[in-house]
Amino acid sequence: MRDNNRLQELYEKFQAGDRLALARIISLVENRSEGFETILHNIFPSTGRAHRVGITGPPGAGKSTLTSHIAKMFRAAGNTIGIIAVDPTSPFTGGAILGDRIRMSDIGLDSGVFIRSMATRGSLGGLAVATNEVGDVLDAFGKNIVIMETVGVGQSELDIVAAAETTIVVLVPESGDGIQTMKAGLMEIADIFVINKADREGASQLAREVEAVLAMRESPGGWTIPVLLTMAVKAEGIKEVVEAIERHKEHLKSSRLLEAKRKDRIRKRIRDIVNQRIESLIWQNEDIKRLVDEYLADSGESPDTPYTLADMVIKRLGIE
Ligand SMILES: Nc1nc2c(ncn2[C@@H]2O[C@H](COP(=O)(O)OP(=O)(O)OP(=O)(O)O)[C@@H](O)[C@H]2O)c(=O)[nH]1
Ligand SMILES: [Mg+2]
Repeated sequence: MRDNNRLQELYEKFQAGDRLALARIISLVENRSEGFETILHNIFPSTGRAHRVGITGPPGAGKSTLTSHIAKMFRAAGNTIGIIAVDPTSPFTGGAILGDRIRMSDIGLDSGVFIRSMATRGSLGGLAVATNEVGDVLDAFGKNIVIMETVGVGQSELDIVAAAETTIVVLVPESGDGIQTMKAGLMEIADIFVINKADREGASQLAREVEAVLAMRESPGGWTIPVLLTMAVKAEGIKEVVEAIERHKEHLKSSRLLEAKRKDRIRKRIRDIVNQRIESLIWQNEDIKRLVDEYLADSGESPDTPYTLADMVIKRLGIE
């Protein structure tokens, strides 16, 4: 009961725009602490207003540098921003931030910008769920742009940004063979390509390669994927990226794809919640634990195998 009161109090502070309450609710969700689902349930009706932007690409491509400049420009246009940096190898907060302390501390001090780093804990699949839920929290708090930065190396990390409405794939000349990157699944999720480190040799060549690959594919839903060159450290080319995000948002709206994307995300969310609940229902069930223990204690006489055991477990659940 006392816990319920505490949650209620926290929720009320959150509703009133308290940043500390926002930070605490994000921790609650990230750590799957008791009551996190109640909070997510309560805030859900206030979600769906933020535009979610995913930024991914190889380690060190300049994603955070780019993110901070994009955030700054959106902020200057009167937006409020939430940033989630998932498991960054070069950290967003503390120490040498983005290789540009002054600029980033500007952003960090601005009360209209909220930055949060999330570490990879447990399974990456779980991280994708938690990241999107933290996106909901920022959305419900009233941030109208939510940027999610993740290193694009594995499918699960790609899942994180794929849940965004606009996904930006950042490539750099030194990431080597451009076509190689295409194979890693980045091609499929990009709404906008950014070739960063335009000061380095091979940047325009890479842009041409990406454009050539894109030209061979049909543009999804009538959207022409732009390939933009930036020099994030010098804040060059940022305006074009922000404009492309705005254009993509308008495109999604006018083609009704925005609605479809949101529905897809909710459908996936329901599945994820059910999967998580079923998993804990099964493995915390005493009957099922005993069933498995008994099978393992058997000295090899039993005709059962892990497959027949799985059948039995499912039967116990009574959903088949
Ligand atoms: N030469 C050059 N360096 C850049 C540019 N943009 C970013 N960098 C540098 O690249 C390094 C990595 O930048 P970050 O913004 O931390 O890159 P990131 O992609 O967020 O890195 P991780 O989150 O660790 O994967 C930093 O030293 C930046 O200063 C650019 O346009 N040109
Ligand atoms: Mg980073």
